[in-house]
Amino acid sequence: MRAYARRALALTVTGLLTATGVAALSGTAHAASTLGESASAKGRYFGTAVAANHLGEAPYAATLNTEFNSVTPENEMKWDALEASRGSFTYGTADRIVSHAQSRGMKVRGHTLVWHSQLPGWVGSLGAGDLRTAMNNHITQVMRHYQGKIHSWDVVNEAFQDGSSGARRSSPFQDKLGNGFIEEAFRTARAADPAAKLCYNDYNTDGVNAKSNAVYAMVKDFKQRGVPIDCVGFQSHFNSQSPVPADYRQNLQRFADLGVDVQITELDIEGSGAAQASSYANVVQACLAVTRCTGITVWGVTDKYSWRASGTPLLFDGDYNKKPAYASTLAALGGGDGGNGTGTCTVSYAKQETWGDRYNGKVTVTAGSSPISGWNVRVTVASAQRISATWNGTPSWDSSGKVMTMTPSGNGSLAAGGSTSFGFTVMTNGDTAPPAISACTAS
Ligand code: 9MR
Repeated sequence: MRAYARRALALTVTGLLTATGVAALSGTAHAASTLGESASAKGRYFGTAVAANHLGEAPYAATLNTEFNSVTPENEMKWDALEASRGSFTYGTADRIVSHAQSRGMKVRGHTLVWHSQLPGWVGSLGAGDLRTAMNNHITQVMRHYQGKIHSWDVVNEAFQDGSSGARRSSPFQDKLGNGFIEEAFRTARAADPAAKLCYNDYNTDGVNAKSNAVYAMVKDFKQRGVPIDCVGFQSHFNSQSPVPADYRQNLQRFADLGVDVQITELDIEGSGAAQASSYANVVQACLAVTRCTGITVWGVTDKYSWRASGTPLLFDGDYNKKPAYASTLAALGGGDGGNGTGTCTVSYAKQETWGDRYNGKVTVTAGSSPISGWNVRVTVASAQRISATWNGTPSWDSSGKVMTMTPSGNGSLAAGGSTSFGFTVMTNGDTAPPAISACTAS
């Protein structure tokens, strides 16, 4: 983590990057703040879902370690992962995530104890009495194993139906134990680890609707009758069919007013550019506006490993470049350039066509969370090389002819999160090295 931070700092100071394929640099002068640090300054955590099998990938771990201060195992704490056969518990993979987090001071969300999905077949074939015993044993064993290491547990996940019925979803638990299984699971969980926050977690409950009304009625009833519940998780998987609801903040607030914490537990928003950036900012602002909204977890580090990878719903692209949504999220958390309103931009470089004697390069300039009115980027080529053509920009040159400063052609305004690209041809003269691209300077 420290090595990565030092490297990022060095790049910012020198302002020069030897481009290897695709790279991104921030033009902001105070790049110290991260999602986790910024959220922490607001009394919240900022987490991500993590898959144990990616922890060995250096940029994955570096991004995780630098930016996030809470993790949720994406699949490793589900019933099928922990108790695939009855009474035989396998904690190794989940433990790797927990120790990775603990050794770096990150919190851990537990996900999830009782859920109809990723449930081994043996559970569904039990009779009611046995199922009750197995459910309570699973909760007790798993929570005791992780006692003191998990800040919040999703005790019951997705127990309500979609649509207007407000009914409970059919599952082995619902069908054999009836509505009371949820209450029983929470009571068992409180006894197993009295210090962990106990959450009910669901999707399509992010705005005020029939499903969230049904969850609301259950939580209200639990609070009135003293059934132990501490928090409600709002998964917040958004896309064009299911955008961030206009009454998102209001919905979080009405749950908080029942006397529970609220958490955004699986946030991802399909899209790109400014539209995605602005939706992420809306979600962060809604959480910050609700005192009892204690943290936000995004459902993955990088688009390439998202469960909805084709919808590019996360904050880092497949090469771990920060997306416009990263900048808007950081800004909404009060970090980065959000504190002073100064516009910033980032650049990324990609090699294009190549021929025997030359190649084309493309630089994409993306505004941060504020609009900018202009920008400049320096492109430096190796001493044998020469830039023979450029497009979509206005170049100027230093005396060596190797350093090109590119500024916009015409109006250089970019909206928050907006981007533009320029291109150039490099005559290699035998040296095929990629160019060095500076940080982007916004004006
Ligand atoms: O992201 C998880 C994916 O890797 C699994 O294949 C999938 C299996 O059900 O579960 C995904 O995570 C889900 C989470 O556990 C509960 N809410 C919905 C999430 C996305 O499907």
